[in-house]
Amino acid sequence: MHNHNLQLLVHKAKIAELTPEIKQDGVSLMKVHRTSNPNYLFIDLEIEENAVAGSFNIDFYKDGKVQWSYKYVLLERTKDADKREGFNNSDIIYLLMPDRFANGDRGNDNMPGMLEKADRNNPDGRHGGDIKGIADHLDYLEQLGVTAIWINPLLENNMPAYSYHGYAITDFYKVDPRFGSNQDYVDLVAKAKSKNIKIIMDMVFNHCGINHWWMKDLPTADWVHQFDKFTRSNYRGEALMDPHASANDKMIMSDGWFDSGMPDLNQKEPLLASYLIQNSIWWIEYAGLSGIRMDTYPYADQDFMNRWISSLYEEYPEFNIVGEAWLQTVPHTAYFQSTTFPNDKKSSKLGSVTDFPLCYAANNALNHKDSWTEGLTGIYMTLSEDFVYSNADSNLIFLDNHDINRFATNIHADWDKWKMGMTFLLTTRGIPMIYYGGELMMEGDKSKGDADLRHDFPGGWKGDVTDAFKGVNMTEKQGKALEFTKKLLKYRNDNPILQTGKLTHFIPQNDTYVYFRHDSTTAYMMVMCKSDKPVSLDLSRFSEILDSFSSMKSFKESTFDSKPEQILVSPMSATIYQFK
Ligand SMILES: [Ca+2]
Ligand SMILES: [Ca+2]
Repeated sequence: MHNHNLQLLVHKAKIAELTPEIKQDGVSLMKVHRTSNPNYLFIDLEIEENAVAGSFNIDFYKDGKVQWSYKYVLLERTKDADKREGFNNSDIIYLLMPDRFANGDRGNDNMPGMLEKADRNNPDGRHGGDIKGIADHLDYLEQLGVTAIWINPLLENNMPAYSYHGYAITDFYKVDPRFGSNQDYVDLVAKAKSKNIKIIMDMVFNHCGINHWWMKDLPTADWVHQFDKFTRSNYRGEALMDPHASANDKMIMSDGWFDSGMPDLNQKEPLLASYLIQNSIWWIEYAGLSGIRMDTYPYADQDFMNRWISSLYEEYPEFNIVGEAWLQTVPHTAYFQSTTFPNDKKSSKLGSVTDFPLCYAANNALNHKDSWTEGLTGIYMTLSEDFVYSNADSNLIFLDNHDINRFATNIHADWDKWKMGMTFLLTTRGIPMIYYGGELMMEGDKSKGDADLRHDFPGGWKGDVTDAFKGVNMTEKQGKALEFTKKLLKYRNDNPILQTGKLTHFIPQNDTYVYFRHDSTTAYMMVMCKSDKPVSLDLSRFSEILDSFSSMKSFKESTFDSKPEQILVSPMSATIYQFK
């Protein structure tokens, strides 16, 4: 590893009374930390270049005698692990909630020692989906055209109820047995890789579940933020960069608990900081990850987050991390990207943020009449603010996710609007993400509770009447939506300029928004038309781009014709034209 230092956390009754020793070539014990809790020792090791893989004993002494011994295993690195490539805008990401995607192993639905039992009739309960369910359906995802999967957290959530979402982690090193084993996860990553699908791990550093093992015996008093009475975060990420913000508001934002069952971790505590950084590096190395999605990014200590990212990039320079920055405006969102690596030449490779402002703009565009600021102009306005981002091309873009209304619901399941939204998502700048079921126009309304956003994927459970994996008993709309999504994803995957080409857009006119992705060899023109009548589009307005090209074809056509002077655009449509 680039960093030769390793810190071990040892938890055992009265362990602090003992003194550890190690006799192993290439491994040096540098320092031992004791805290106010005698049940912990933290041991700093230096692993030298010449250290050989294998096991060695850590002997714990008292009064000149070994009282306890622990066999530690040092593993060989995977070849070229440091050259691991992250995800980028050549990818199409599929977000899925493992408990709700497919139940591949009914034998793990209930597991000894795990408090919550499966109950598919409870919308907020565990439904039994698991890693095998994902592994069994990688073919479906490959054929759909996605190249990366972000899976909601798979780590142990041993909570009494409402833990299916995975965000109340009770062991940072262990996959929840109701999803499978650590080895199952490693095997899933390898199987996905064989299909050129990357796996992005969802991590949570802001908080843990209140049933985390260390909550019963905290390593240090300041391991989690504690208050005289329960203090909830104000969820106002804006307070962090607001020049007029109250210091108390900022503190409550960062240090308040996300929920009563989610204690707020204090990343300023150096021993916890090392624990979390090493945990990420361990998962990347052990499982072979291609990316991390960091939950509730603004809520953690930002100095720590910068250090965390630097540490990961030192080990994996080509890696990528997307931070969930759920904020309403562009500058608030961009703050978390542009400050990640100020003036750093590597900044273009990281600092991927979730683009909520564009998500809201795209949803609103299809429901609001065009005006000076609303409708399609809202998309135009939002993208015109891209100058605030250090690299908007690496923004994660989406129409919906597991926390907000499903897109199909927002547009009242209107087929034309749905096609327009999907076409926009797959052709504008950024890294597109589809939320599972989005390809079937699955609906979900947050006002009915989060469970409505997270329905079981049809076909994931034995006995499901509809099986979308196999195309059995689907509604006409589901079938059409799936076919359209496949075609659109294939088109993006086959045409790299749609992924990385320059975005140039034109001020919306006549309820019509025209934008291009282009380089010197090819241009793609996207026309989103919300007019209720056909619109005649004069191409001379776009001559700054189109003068270099002589022929054109639409998305549906297979051969090029000579470039026309005008195009007749259908009402309520989004069309892609290719020029060469
Ligand atoms: Ca299961
Ligand atoms: Ca926090």
